[in-house]
Amino acid sequence: VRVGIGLYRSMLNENGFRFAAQVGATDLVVHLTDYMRGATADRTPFSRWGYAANDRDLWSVDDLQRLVKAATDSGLRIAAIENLDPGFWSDVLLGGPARNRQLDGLKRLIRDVGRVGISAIGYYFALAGPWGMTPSRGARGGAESLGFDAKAIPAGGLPSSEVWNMVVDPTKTGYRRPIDRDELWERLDVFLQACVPVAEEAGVRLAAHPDDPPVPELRSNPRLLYRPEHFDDLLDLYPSTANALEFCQGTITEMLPGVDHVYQAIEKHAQRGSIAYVHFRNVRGAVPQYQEEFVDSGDVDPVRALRTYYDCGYRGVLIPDHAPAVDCGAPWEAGMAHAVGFLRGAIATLTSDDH
Ligand SMILES: [Mn+2]
Repeated sequence: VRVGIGLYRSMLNENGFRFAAQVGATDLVVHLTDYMRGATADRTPFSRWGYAANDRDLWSVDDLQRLVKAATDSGLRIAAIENLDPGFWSDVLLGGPARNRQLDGLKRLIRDVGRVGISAIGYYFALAGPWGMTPSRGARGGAESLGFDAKAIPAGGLPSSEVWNMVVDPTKTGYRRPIDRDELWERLDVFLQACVPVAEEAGVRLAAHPDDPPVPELRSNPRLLYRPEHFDDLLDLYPSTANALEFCQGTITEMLPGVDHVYQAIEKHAQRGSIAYVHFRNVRGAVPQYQEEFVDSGDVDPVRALRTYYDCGYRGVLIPDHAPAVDCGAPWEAGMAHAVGFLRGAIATLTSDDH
């Protein structure tokens, strides 16, 4: 099992790589989407992000190659690209007129990602992406982390200008027509039927992130992956190693009260080989109300979870995903260093016999 770290676009530089290597991460999961591009200063976190890129501006093979080289020079491996820019596939999500052109673009991107040796693309098939969480000082010791309270989220639909909470067309006014869940499943099916065979050939796994927050509906639109069994529905749409999961243990914890479903899901998907990579984070509570916690502080026993991945044959990458911010000069870095250190220590005890 390898421990990696997720780096945002602004961190994809020598400083970011050095930080990752020094805390002991061997792998990177990179965000190439600039979520905050052009965002207004008064935006509240997770309510509205910035402007999406144009679908004719896909990440180029040269850019990808440069990134892989820079990471390799720092002794790191890029395990995955996380999230597609909403502008690249807005009409794939919406079933709009540019869908086929955008699918062709995604196929080209998948081939290029395979060509530079990156073996997974994490994606999140949703109209409203991550939305409705609020930062508060609810984690251990009063540390700031994201929380969710279904009662506290504002009502209202998804603005027609937005997809995945980023602006794709600023000229549009009003709200998107709500659709039913079957229609969204069909759109996911179109995406998978078009892209999984290409991914298979390119040696890239398409890794689906569950809906975070895992609720049946958000911003008046349905969501697809908000219960553990929905992973099976997704995998059944196109059985292939290239149709895989971005296994967000935190989101899975949030899906249902208790923790049994978390260990069960780890066991099932680790055995089945359907996990492309893991978001290993901890949470207190579940929908309708939860708070993200330090990796060693939430409802899930992290050592039992790690042992389950390991014993069930998972040998891929785990990243902390989010971590509470630690009050100090570098809150994000301290939170990540704590999570990576904890994971490496716990894994060392599991694997010391045979490694
Ligand atoms: Mn996640």
